[in-house]
Amino acid sequence: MPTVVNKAKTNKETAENYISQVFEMIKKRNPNEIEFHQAVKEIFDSLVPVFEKHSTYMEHSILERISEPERVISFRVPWVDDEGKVRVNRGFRVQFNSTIGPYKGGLRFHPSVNASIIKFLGFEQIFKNSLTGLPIGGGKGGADFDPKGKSDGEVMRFTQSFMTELSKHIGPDIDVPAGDIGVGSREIGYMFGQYKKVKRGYEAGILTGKGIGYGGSLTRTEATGYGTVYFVEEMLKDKGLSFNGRTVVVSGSGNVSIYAMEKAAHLGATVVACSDSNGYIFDKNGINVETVRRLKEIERKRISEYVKEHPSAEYHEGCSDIWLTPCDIALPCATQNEIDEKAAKILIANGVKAVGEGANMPSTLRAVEAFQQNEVLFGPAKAVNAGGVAVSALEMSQNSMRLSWSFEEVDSKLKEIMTNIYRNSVEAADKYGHPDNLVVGANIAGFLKVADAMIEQGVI
Ligand code: NDP
Ligand code: 2IT
Repeated sequence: MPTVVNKAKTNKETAENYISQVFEMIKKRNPNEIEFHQAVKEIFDSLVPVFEKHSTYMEHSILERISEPERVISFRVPWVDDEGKVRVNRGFRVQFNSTIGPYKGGLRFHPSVNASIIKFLGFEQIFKNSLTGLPIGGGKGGADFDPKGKSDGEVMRFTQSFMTELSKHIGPDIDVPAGDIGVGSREIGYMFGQYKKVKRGYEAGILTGKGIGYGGSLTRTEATGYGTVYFVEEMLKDKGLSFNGRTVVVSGSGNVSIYAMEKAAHLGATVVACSDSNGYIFDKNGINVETVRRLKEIERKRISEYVKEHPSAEYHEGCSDIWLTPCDIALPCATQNEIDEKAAKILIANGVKAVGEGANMPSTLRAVEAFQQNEVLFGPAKAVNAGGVAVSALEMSQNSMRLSWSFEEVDSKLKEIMTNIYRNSVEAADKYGHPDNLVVGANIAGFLKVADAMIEQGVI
């Protein structure tokens, strides 16, 4: 049957040609945006089997459209520091895709924030939000503001100035921001207050991650970390494994990390290491998560302080060396590209069995390749950390209904959503000829829903 073989090859070549042409165009149009290129490459490579089977997405120029944000907003954020000096930061909101719902995604305050970082996060958010099964489009924003070492007053004045401008572009049915690195309940509170001040009326659904007293959802604080562990639990279960009795390393010590550690410990694992951007702590008897939570969430101190209260633990300067710690399960929950190929190979040599990405794009493309080639169970960020935005969407539902659900109710919905994301990713990977490859499965499952809706809605 030589003709059939040739045709299949031709379809694959046509798909690969189309994808590489669009990718080259994206690199040219967005020079120097390396993180954005990286996120696009990962998704595009996964989509070859889809384009091979269905030429319709090519005919509708879906890749050209989906990779170009609907809108990019960049603005000046002036504020006055405690010495009375006027300071200026740059704010962003990328409204990437509103095909299946209002733009939805977090805000990051970190000195490394630039257009590339916000675009990579916004692009990933499209597919992640689609995977949740809830009606939310993709967006992301933030500023190159560094909250570290700033007083409460400085954070408030900066955040109010940021929201004064952002408020012109968002709304409960337009674009609903939430937290991310450097943006937690304190910042969301200040932003909610400022939005209310500059707008008429009380719009509870303008932000998610709000305080429980004014429209926040129970479980939102825990959602990303818990969801990460629920997803990895499914991955392990399929191979007859579990968290019970396993050694776990979780990077970071922020919102995602703290609740991933808490849930992993609940399930019987021993979490032996966590970090911040200065260094990491190792405690062979298991990290005391409550101490980490108090030090980082309430006292805003460095992770090095932990060893003062727990002398049996060790502190090591330098955050990337956390991956030298032998473990069964690794949960990178700090930031992008924190696991490179070298770190991945060390984890593999030390016998890691599963990696679940709680952070966004924490593994480089080569690190992912290394995990997959060595049969490490690998859960990609878009699927693994989708629990945070999923509970954000549940917060929006509760706000619309003007009622609130119990912790148990939201937690059980979160668990169900994470299980569904896992199942849908497995099924898509199987259907498109890449069994066990959750990167391919999650990307395809997330893509198809948005791409089909884009076609149904015409050229928009
Ligand atoms: P937090 O600000 O609460 O915590 C971030 C943690 O990561 C801190 O411990 C921080 O250390 C560390 N960190 C930040 N930047 C670096 C860096 N360059 N190198 C090493 N460590 C670093 O943020 P979140 O926990 O909310 O976010 C963590 C990750 O999870 C991000 O990738 C985010 O995009 C992703 N995510 C977050 C969701 C959420 O709901 N919050 C949802 C889905 C994904 P330090 O204290 O020193 O700054
Ligand atoms: O990366 C993410 O998914 C988030 N930071 C959460 C976004 C949200 O809208 O809850």
